[in-house]
Amino acid sequence: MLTPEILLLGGPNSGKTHYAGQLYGRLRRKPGELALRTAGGTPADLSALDEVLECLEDGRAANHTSTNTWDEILLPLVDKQGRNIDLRWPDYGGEQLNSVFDQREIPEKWRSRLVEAESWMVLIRLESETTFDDALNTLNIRPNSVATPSARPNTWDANAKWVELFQLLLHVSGVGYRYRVRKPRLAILLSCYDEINNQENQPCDVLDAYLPLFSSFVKSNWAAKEVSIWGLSSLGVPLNSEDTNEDFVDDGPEEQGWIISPDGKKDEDLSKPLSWLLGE
Ligand SMILES: Nc1nc2c(ncn2[C@@H]2O[C@H](COP(=O)(O)OP(=O)(O)O)[C@@H](O)[C@H]2O)c(=O)[nH]1
Ligand SMILES: [Mg+2]
Repeated sequence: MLTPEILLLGGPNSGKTHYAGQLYGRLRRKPGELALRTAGGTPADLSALDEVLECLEDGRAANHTSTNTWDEILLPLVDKQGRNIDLRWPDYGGEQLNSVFDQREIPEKWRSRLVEAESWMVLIRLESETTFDDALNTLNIRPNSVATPSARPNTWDANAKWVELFQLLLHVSGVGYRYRVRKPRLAILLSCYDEINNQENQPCDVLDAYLPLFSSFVKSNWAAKEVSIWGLSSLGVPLNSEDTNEDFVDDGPEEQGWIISPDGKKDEDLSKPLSWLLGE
């Protein structure tokens, strides 16, 4: 039995809950690299995921996970080689990640989780990340312009935010990066990928275009074999909680959503990034 420790990282509204729900639907009804293990043992309590899936079957989005609801679900999985895997899938409001960043404090539960984690799965919704134009570019366009007080909002540029957050988390994990990082293995999932304009590019190029500083931080600090960047669209389209999407109702949520593999290929098997993280 493998009991891998995966840390799921993603801010509020990055798509964690819908990914978990859609992954669960796939595992149950349309297995790919990974499937749900049904025989033997005590049936796992998957009611939280059932609830998400029920909303999607009605063609509606699920509700926001409040900070304290469900913290961990045990997914009993089996892979193509017949290996049994018990995956503890954490879900949380996502606000916690922001407060780690804002308050520079890591709750005890997170600390032990960070130390034990063999891999990190990070969800980043690029279209919701705030970045600021490079001030040097402005100087090039208008060489004689006079500096005016900037009206920038009081938030971090997402590049700096993610680099800082990664540095914090690596520090608490006890991982140095004088040498390239091999553990934790890292999968970056660019979530809600249907919102992105240049979907035909490879996900690593898309990350590069949106968050160049963070992208180069990852590339220069991780061993190339231990990091991969994916596009993830769990739903394929935007949903809301009032209107009904008929495709979800007629064909089932398991027919919706896709990923883009690191090599740029579209695939409907949403378990692939997970399977890559769990691989040799
Ligand atoms: N367009 C689009 N919207 C999505 C997708 N996945 C989730 N969403 C929406 O993004 C919002 C946040 O998703 P949720 O899974 O609750 O994020 P969480 O806070 O990280 O758990 C919800 O309004 C979802 O309907 C997707 O693949 N595409
Ligand atoms: Mg959630």
